Amino acid sequence: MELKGKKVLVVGLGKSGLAAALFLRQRGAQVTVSDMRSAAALAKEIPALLEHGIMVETGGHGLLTFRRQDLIVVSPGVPMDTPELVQVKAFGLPVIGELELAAQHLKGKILAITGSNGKTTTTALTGEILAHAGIQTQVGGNIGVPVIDLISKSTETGWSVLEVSSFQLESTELFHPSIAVILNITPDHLDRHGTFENYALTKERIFVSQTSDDALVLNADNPRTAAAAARANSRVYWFSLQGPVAQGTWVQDEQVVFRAASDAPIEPIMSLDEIPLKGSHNIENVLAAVCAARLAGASAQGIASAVEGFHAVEHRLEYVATDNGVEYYNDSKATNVDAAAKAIAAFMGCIHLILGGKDKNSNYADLSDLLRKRVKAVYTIGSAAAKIESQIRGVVPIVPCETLDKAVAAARKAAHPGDIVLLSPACSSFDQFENYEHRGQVFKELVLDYVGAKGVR
Ligand code: UMA
Repeated sequence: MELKGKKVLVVGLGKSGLAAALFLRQRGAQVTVSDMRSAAALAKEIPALLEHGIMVETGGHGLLTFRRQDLIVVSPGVPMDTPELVQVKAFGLPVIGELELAAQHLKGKILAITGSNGKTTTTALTGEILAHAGIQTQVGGNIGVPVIDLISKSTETGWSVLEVSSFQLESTELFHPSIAVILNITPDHLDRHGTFENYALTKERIFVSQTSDDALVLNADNPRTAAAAARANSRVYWFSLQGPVAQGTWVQDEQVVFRAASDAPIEPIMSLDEIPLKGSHNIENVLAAVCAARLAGASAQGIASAVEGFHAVEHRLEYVATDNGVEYYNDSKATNVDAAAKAIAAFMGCIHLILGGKDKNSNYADLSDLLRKRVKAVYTIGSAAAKIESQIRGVVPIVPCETLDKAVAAARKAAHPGDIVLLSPACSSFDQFENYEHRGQVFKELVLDYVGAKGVR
């Protein structure tokens, strides 16, 4: 798409908006940025934008600003049903997401990974496997690096491994990964997508532009993900913890194995005990990464050594410390019920679980069985606390704590040697923290302060 001289509006001035605005300006577009936040809140970003000749609208979105453009580029956090966007779309103005804009200018091939949970770990792992195999690789997307920032270093022979969220997929049109992965689809972000089916169909947008030259890797064990195969034009590969698949990866005799086609030989990749990540959900992530990386050209041997050297990504079931025989784990990235369920299931029992934050229209009663079996007590925090308490009342003891510092103190006081203190909140963080990273960081500091105060690590 020719950008020179075009009037382009970027909506949202977070990481993605900033990267998009600077890229568009560099390509000669007349750029305006519009953000809901006040000028005071954006004081850090505004001077650099003005210096580049980018106009800035703060404190809300003005319909007139939107109508004056040739193209509108939307940040992932801005819903497509924002009234100003709905209106200009009705006038026929093109509205695309940051991911779509970036993908149109990215050189080389794209390997895109989505799913309700496990995206970041699988993306980081797949990126490491490809790099280990000597393939020129860049990693970005929802993992924290705007895809636009990958454009300048992309090459015709390299791969961009992208974590893509439903927020990003909602505004794609031609986005076309050579390899697409859907890890799982379980309820999340219902506050934005309305219904589970809308959310699931948004996830499916990852493969709508694929052809029979492309590959789609799906979780055979997750019913809604497996159902997506019926709508795919690409070659479908599967991964499964439960048994053999026609083509893809599965676990056989405690080994991860891969088969390129139903009549191809089974290739052993590595044994399960060589995988350094905790929890069966992480074995699924490894199966998906192995399948995608093998399809992108990594060798079986290279894959095994890359996986062996891989460590948990920060805030995903991350081990923090052991104090008094009690292990502390930071799973702040568990921003939905299914992710928290996976974290609880990764431990045999004796868990003191910190739950809560900002509700996303979730059903916490879904955790009841696991709580009964593995959790000694739940410590609630944040604005979702009352809802959580009402939905799991009578299942396990509940300790209302309001804030994370009180929850860590209460869990620490109650825990005995051999117990686990787990922050896996099942909610987003925005009521009390800047984001889930901030929440996880605060948790780790609270834990390490206690440990440090005693001089024990
Ligand atoms: N804003 C508006 N109008 C609106 C809504 C928001 O102006 O109607 C403004 C806000 O005031 C703010 C800006 O938009 O200034 C924020 O934009 P953004 O929410 O798109 O955030 P970015 O900093 O650009 O980060 C985004 C992703 N954020 C979201 O999807 C919410 C990051 O994913 C991603 O890492 C980053 O782009 C780089 O690609 C985070 C996330 O929470 C980790 N993702 C969700 C998840 O994983 O569950 C989907």
